[in-house]
Amino acid sequence: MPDECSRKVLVTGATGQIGSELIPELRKRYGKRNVVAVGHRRRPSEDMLRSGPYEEVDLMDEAAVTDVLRRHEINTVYHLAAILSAVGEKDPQIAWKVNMLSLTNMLEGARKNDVKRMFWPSSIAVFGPTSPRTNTPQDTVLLPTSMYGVTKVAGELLCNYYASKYGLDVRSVRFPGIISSETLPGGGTTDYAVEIFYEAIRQGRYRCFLRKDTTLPMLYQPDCIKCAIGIMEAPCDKVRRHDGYNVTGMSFSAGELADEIRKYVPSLEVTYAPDHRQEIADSWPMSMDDSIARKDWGWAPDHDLASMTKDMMDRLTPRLKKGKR
Ligand code: AKB
Repeated sequence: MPDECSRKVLVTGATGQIGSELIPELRKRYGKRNVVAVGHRRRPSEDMLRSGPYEEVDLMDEAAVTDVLRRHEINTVYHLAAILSAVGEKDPQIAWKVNMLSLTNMLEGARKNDVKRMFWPSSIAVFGPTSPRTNTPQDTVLLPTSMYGVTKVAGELLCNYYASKYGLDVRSVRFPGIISSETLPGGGTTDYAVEIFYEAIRQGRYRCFLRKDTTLPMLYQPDCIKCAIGIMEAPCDKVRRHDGYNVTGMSFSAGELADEIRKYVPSLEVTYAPDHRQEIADSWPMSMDDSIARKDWGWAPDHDLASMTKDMMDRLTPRLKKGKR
């Protein structure tokens, strides 16, 4: 694997929730010119455009994927672009097509163009109602009931296949819900845990689309970035599996998150009006056993519910009070 100075990195999903914060961090580590941001349709921020190369690429087009990998002599890929669970359930056929075709195009492009290492995020969505829901083990039944989950199980199998058949060093983790302060998530079941902060600060009230007692595993964005870079920089002998490693930072219910935010906004009013996303949430783990990631490559999150909430409030309050997004 190229050392840090010779990494040429490509990140898809550049304008999304994870990409928009992962790219600045990678540019700090490997140099601005060495990290190519790839987006599609959504306009990137001025910072993203100023701080390094940006390309508009249709990931459904295999030739376009090959072209961008070759032109920039990429050896490391973070392939983040995907349709998330709630949007995916509205049009499952599109979710399958987009998630699987973009992944197969990237895997093929990578193996044929000398990419050495690739990160692809899996999700807690690989689990379903027949998997144990508390402290969900690494190896258990994977029978998801959402199309997003189906694409994540198929994607894990595909990544594992490319690793064993072609020696492509694909690395993956099963992300829980990601809570972030810079870019809103787009179309997931765990999005409520970000939205509630915005509405608490702006309006002092929030209508939650999940039940109050719905408990899900979550990860704060700084830990998410640390996790993605951590597994990608781990020595080869530490990453023993090429499906998805379970990772988690904390677990809480919607009601517990509201109570934690009330320490900063005591008058916060939350109503609960479960919609179609409740069924997805009810099929997912409430907490995850990530001991194998901890043991293999040293995964360890820094944030719990209290420290995440404090940091979110500290970041968002001054910004939203000034009327910014
Ligand atoms: C979603 O809610 O769809 C995602 C996920 C858990 O993968 N945040």
